[in-house]
Amino acid sequence: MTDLKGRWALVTGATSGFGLATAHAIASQGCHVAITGRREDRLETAAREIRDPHRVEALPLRFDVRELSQVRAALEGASGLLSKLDILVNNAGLALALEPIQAGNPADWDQMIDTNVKGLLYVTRTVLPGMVERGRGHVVNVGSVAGHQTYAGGAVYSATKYAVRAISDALRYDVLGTGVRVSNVEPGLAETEFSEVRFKGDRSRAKSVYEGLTPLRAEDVADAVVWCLTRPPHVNIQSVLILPTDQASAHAVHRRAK
Ligand code: NDP
Ligand code: 8X3
Repeated sequence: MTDLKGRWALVTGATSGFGLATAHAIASQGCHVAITGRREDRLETAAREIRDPHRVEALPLRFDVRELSQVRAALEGASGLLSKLDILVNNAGLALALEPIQAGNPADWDQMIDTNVKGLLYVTRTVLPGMVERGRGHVVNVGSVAGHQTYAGGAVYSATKYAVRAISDALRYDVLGTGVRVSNVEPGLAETEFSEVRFKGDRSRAKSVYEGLTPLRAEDVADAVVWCLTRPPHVNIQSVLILPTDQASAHAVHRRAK
């Protein structure tokens, strides 16, 4: 087992959903956490709610992963953080809209690509040299079943998660021999703020995505991340594809009649 007690983790996108649940799950193992997102009020609340029950340090860092200068300033400006991070969970991400390419909005495409692909790269580029230098570390990327299968209206989102899979696979070559591990946790349907963001605040449309089925909970994904992190140092879990029992693939879900 890898003991997380007393170590430091950085979890991006920890103001809701998987990131918030993962920050709590990691902290419950005695690991200190730096948590990130754009919504400052949520970050402050999350940090307080992590510190008190888990008795660890929780450092809120507000930045937009799409802005390299913000990523660098926040991480380099957090005194000593880069020299002690053992864990990076690249979770910040989103889908926007569900439209065919011929009707799609290029601004949505830009935001998905900039966040899910370039943002992940910017954070990794900033954190990874310290891990390589220290000869230990673990990068957990949050991919998706959409990184294995495409679906109508999901071309660009899927492309970003195929990219996350490619980056995770290639990164393992880059760090081979350094002791750094790279995992890709790839969930299916999970009820977080994901669909509300995708449908731009349309709550009833968001709710309908999960109607009649039992989706994953954020805690299920957090469990998978912690499982990867706590394997012995010689074990690198490359990928965990985790779907609800009511889902067989990106296209096949079982919905019960009301
Ligand atoms: P949520 O919408 O609940 O959480 C997304 C998180 O990402 C928020 O904390 C948000 O913080 C952060 N984020 C988004 N854009 C940025 C940005 N530009 N800069 C910094 N932070 C950002 O969704 P989930 O928890 O479901 O999603 C987390 C990850 O899981 C994503 O990568 C998503 O693609 C992936 N995923 C989700 C699935 C699902 O069905 N829910 C299934 C498979 C994968 P803030 O708004 O405060 O910046
Ligand atoms: C999120 C899961 O199926 O909505 O990555 O693309 S899905």
